[in-house]
Amino acid sequence: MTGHVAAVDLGATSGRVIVGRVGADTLELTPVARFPNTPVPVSDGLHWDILGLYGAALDGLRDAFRREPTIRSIGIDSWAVDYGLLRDGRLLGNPFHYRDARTERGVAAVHERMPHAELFERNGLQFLPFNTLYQYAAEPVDLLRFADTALLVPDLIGYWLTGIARAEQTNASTTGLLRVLDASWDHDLARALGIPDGLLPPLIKPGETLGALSPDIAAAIRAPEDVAVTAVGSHDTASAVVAVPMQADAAAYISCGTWGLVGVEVDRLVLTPEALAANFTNEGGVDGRVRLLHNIMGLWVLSETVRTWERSGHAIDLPTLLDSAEEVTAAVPVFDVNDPRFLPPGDMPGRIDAWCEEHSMAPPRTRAEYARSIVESLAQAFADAAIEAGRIGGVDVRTIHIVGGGALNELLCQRTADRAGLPVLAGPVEATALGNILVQARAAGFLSGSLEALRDLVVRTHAPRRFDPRA
Ligand code: LFR
Repeated sequence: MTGHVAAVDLGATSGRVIVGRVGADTLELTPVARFPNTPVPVSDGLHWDILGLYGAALDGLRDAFRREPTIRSIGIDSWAVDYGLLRDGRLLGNPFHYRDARTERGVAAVHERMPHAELFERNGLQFLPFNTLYQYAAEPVDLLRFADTALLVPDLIGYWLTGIARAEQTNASTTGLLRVLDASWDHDLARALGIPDGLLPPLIKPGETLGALSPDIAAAIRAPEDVAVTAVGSHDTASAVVAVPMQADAAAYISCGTWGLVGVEVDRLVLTPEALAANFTNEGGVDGRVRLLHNIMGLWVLSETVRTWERSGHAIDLPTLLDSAEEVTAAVPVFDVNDPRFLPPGDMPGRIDAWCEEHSMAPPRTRAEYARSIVESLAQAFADAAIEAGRIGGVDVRTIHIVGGGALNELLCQRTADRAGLPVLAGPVEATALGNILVQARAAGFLSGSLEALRDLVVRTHAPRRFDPRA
C-alpha cells in the first residue's frame, strides 16, 4: 500500500512543504512550496519572522492538499534550540534566532551556577553557546515568569495547527533541560537555574500523534478534518539521521547544510570523559537511538562569505566559484572553522584573514582561494570529527556518509574522503525531508520496521554517490 504525507521543513535559508509518496518499494518527494526563511535584525536582536513563515507554510499546505487530497498526515521539523514563549495560548514575542549575541550573557549566568562538566552529566550535551537553557537565562526574568509555556519552533507550529502543546523528544533533547538518563524534563535543573519549570510542556515521541487539525485550520488549508499532525524527529538533524543510508555499526554520518553535524548513531549513552573533552553531544534520536555527534560550523562559513562579497556589490555564482576553487593549485590555509568568531553573521573573509594573521599564516588571496580554503578547512574538521566519533562511540568507521545540501558539493565530498582516508557516500540531499516523511509514513502504516528497514528503503530509492579517497 502506498500513501501520502506532507513535511514542513523550516531550514536555514528557506522553508518548504514537500509531499511524500511512500510504500514498501516507493519513496518519492514532490516539493510543492519554497519560501524564504530570513532572520530579521531589529533593535533588540536577531529574530525569526515566525508569523510570515507560518502563513507561508499554510499556503504551501493548501497547495499540497489541492494536488494530493489523500495526504493523511503532516510533520514539522526545523533547527533546534529556538522557542516561543506563550501565555494563555498567546505568543509573547517573535522568537529569537540562536545566532543572536544575547546568548553570551546566558552562558555566563548559567555557568556561574553550574559548570559545563556538571551540566554534561545531567543533559549529555556538548557546549554550544545557544542551547535553549542559555537562551532562557538571557531572557528578562519577569517575561519568563509571565509566560506559562515555552514551545520549540516545530512544536509552536504544531500547536497552531492542532491546539495541542507538546515538546517533541528529539528536539527537547537539545534544550539542555532534558535528563539524558531517562529523557524526562529535569525540573530540578530548571529550578536551580531560575527557569520556571512550568514552562516545559508534556513530551511526545516521534511517531506519536500530536492531534487532528483544528477545524478552522482544516478549512483554511482545505484538508479533511481527520488529517493528523504526527510528531517526527522535529529536530531537523534527527530527521536527517533517520534517512542516512548507512550501516550504523560501521559508519559515521555528516548532515551537512548550514551546519556539519558529524557523528555516529549508537544505542547507549556515551558520557565518558573523552566525550566531554571532545565536546560531543548525546542528542536524542528517533526510536530511542543516541546521536553522538559534534557540531562543525558547516556551509554557513561559505554562504556568509558569498553574502559578504555580494553586499559589496559583486555578483557570485556558487557553482562557478566552486569550479574555480577546484582549480586552485596554491597552498591555502586550513583554519579552525569552529572558532566562535565564525558563528554570527558578518564579514567572513575579514574573519578568516584575522584568524590567519593570529596564527602566522598567509591568508587566501583570491575568491577562488577563499572558497578552497573554506572547503579544505571544513573537510579537515569533518574528517577529524568522523574519526573521533568512531573512537569515542566505539564504532569501527569504514565509510562516511554525507547527506544534506553538502552532498552536492563534490569538492567537499572528495576532500573529506581524501583527508579521512575513507570512502565518502554522498546523498540523499533531501535527508531531512525524507526522515520526516519516513517516520510519518511508518506511523500511518504505509511502512513498517526498524530504522534499518527505513534506511534500506532509502538505499533502494536514493542510492548514494561514492567518492574514494585519493592518495
Ligand atoms: C542544524 C541544527 C543543529 C543545531 C543547530 C542550531 O540545522 O539543527 O543540529 O545544533 O541547527 O539549532
